[in-house]
Amino acid sequence: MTENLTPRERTGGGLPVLQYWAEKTLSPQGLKLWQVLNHKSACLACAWGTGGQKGGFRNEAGEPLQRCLKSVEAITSELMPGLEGDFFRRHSLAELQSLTSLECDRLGRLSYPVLLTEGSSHYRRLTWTEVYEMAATAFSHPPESVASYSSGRSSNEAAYLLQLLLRALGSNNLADCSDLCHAASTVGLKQVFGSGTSMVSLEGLKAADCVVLIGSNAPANHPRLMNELIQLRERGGKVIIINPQIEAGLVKFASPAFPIKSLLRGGSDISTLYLQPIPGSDTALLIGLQKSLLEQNLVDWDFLKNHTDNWQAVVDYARQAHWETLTATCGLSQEEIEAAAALLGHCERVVFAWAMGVTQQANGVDNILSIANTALLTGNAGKVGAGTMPIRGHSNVQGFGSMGVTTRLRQDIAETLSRLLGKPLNLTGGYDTRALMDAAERGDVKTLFCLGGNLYAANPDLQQAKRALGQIETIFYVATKPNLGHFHGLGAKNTLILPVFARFENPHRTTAESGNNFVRLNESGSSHLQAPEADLISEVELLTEIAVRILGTEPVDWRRLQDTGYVRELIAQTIPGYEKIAELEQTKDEFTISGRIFTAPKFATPNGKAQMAVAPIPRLTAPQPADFTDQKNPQGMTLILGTGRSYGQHNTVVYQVGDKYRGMPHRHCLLMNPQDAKRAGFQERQRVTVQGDAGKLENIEIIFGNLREGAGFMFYPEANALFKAKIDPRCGTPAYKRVPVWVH
Ligand SMILES: Nc1nc2c(c(=O)[nH]1)N[C@H]1C(S)=C(S)[C@@H](COP(=O)(O)OP(=O)(O)OC[C@H]3O[C@@H](n4cnc5c(=O)[nH]c(N)nc54)[C@H](O)[C@@H]3O)O[C@H]1N2
Ligand SMILES: Nc1nc2c(c(=O)[nH]1)N[C@H]1C(S)=C(S)[C@@H](COP(=O)(O)OP(=O)(O)OC[C@H]3O[C@@H](n4cnc5c(=O)[nH]c(N)nc54)[C@H](O)[C@@H]3O)O[C@H]1N2
Ligand code: SF4
Ligand SMILES: [Mo]
Repeated sequence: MTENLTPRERTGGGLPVLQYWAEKTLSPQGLKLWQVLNHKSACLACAWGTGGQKGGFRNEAGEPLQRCLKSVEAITSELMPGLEGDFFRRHSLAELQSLTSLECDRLGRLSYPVLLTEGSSHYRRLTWTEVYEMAATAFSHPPESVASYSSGRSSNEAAYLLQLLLRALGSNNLADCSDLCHAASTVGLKQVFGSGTSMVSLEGLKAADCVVLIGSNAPANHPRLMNELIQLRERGGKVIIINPQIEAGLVKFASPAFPIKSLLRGGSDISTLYLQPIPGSDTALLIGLQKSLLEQNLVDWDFLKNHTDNWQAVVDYARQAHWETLTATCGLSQEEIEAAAALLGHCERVVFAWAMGVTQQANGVDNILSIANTALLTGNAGKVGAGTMPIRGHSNVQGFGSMGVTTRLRQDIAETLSRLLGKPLNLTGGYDTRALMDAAERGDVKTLFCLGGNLYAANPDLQQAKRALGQIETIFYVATKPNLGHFHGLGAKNTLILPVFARFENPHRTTAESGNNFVRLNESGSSHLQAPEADLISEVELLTEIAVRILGTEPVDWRRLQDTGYVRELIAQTIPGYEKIAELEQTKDEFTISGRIFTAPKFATPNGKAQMAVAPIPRLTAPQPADFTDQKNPQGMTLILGTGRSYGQHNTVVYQVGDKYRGMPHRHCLLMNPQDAKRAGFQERQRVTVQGDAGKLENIEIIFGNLREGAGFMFYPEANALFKAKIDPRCGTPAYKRVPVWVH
């Protein structure tokens, strides 16, 4: 399927990346950039995890050259000058609302607290004392109407304090960006293995002889994971890709860690086999793989009998599923599925890795269950070099979950925290991100504290997001950079933007957890933003100062918690697996969290066995013109839209407008299959309107891409104006990857 690619499309990484590196590191900021790159702290950008005590450029195995362009971009953005003292006097809200995501980010660093009150045209500067007074009032509302949202950039220490504060107040409304991201993985994996994170360490991945990579664009979003795939191919291993879209870098990838190969061969081969299913159909494809494994006698029966429960039901379901149903649902032929089953079934140690292509679906949890079932049928769990590996998003998003920032708190942590707080925790209800938006729209939320992120632009249906946030009395946005949410996601009475230090600037040490369950220690640092113009504080100081105002020394000494060493002591006492964090500052011994990496088939379930569960074949209905138009002969076509990111953006923050790898020159493009376009009478570069169930976007440029027929792709956050997204009720995650639209 990859033969009709242009050379540009055939290779990810490579020249554009090197050009960017050169531009940035040789710029006037270059020196500071190099200092930060070498600072002993975890990379700001993704959760693959690079940096820390082993040095800025090293991964946990100590291997060099593990920093990627995204890391440079993220740091460069934080090194921008601060907003000038009169910035908000000179620029009205109306002006700020006309900015794009990229323009918001380019304004510079937030450097002093500001407030916008109901009806006023400008944000105005505040003192921290005024901020704390407002917080004391806002947090005194009944706990059910107080909520937080967080994004995974902040430290474990800040995350721990955030949930401790909310729980001390009696609120379980701890929404987090992971609700929009890997919640399906956490829920599905916990159900099967009793542990919601990756069971594979970096070391384990290095021992695999096959990786099945599902719904991930790792070349753009987790670039240094590609080094592992390159090395796997070099040692004769196989890579099976499952993705409706051919992503250039998943076919061939040029990594700066392997400069000779990049130069001489134009990159390293990645995919052994590339399967392009219909979007949202992965469970059908995975059941097809299971059926074929059974038919080809490639099932590890001893493993199933000894180490799993409920395997018979899963086996029966796959056996009884009809090939016609499976192939019609996923759009792949029986032969293609059989080839993939043979390939992985003959490997000894298979890692199943995945990202948003399978979690952001209306049946996200089923996708995870069926991945786990496939791994278990082949005995690929609980041994070195094999297992299930969600590829996590933000650099410390997994740490937030570990620290208890979740509405679905683990029972054992609930007990330790309730002992610490000296009272039973409120674990009922609790708004996850989508529930928070709905509750806000109903008027049930009075106070919202956002520790990072961009709640407004990250949600589907931007109109609803604006309406919902507009019902909340007071919103606190704690951030390093201005973003769309600060100007569009305004509270009813008060909106505050509170500037904080970035990870490498904090006056104290902090920690972060990678997707591989590795805990890194971030050294303290300093900021280029200095008083008197700038007036920033750390997230830890902010949270504890607020807590002191409301709770004093009850039930913990909040001010003493400004010492992050003391926070780590409490983490060690209350978070299972994190015991070693208490001594981390002294030992500098960064560690893998215990109880999560399974190298023997004994899992974290009550009886130690994996709990298999049938995931039903999804019933997908293709969108129909009648869903969007009542005309008899409408001119146009329906598509299933996947929304996602380019390598030049980090979530809602756009750093570069174009996407060279996909040939999309700007943000307002619709990537689609040329055959689809031809049938509908569209030309490449034609401008069209894309209509969803929540809104439309006009003047969108058609770009031909390598997607399977019927599928389209657009960038988020812009595309969030279009649709209302179904959610998987088990995890609350929106189906951002299967959005029915009408193109005309
Ligand atoms: N450069 C960059 N890096 C990032 C981020 C960023 O925004 N920019 N964000 C970070 C965060 S928070 C996250 S969560 C990760 C996201 O990392 P990814 O999950 O890799 O990113 P996405 O662009 O959301 O989409 C992943 C892939 O899913 C595929 N896909 C769509 N629908 C389906 C489907 O039905 N089935 C399958 N199998 N595949 C499908 C798409 O074609 C795409 O290649 O990246 C992190 N790293
Ligand atoms: N349509 C569509 N929508 C999606 C997705 C999709 O694929 N498609 N993906 C979803 C996913 S996977 C995710 S994770 C969410 C992302 O949603 P969020 O995590 O809410 O959004 P980000 O854009 O990552 O937030 C960026 C902001 O974080 C702030 N920030 C950066 N560093 C720090 C720090 O150290 N401390 C503090 N306090 N603030 C900081 C900056 O102000 C920056 O502007 O979006 C989701 N929305
Ligand atoms: S792969 Fe992720 S963690 Fe590693 S340098 Fe790049 S952005 Fe940072
Ligand atoms: Mo994410």
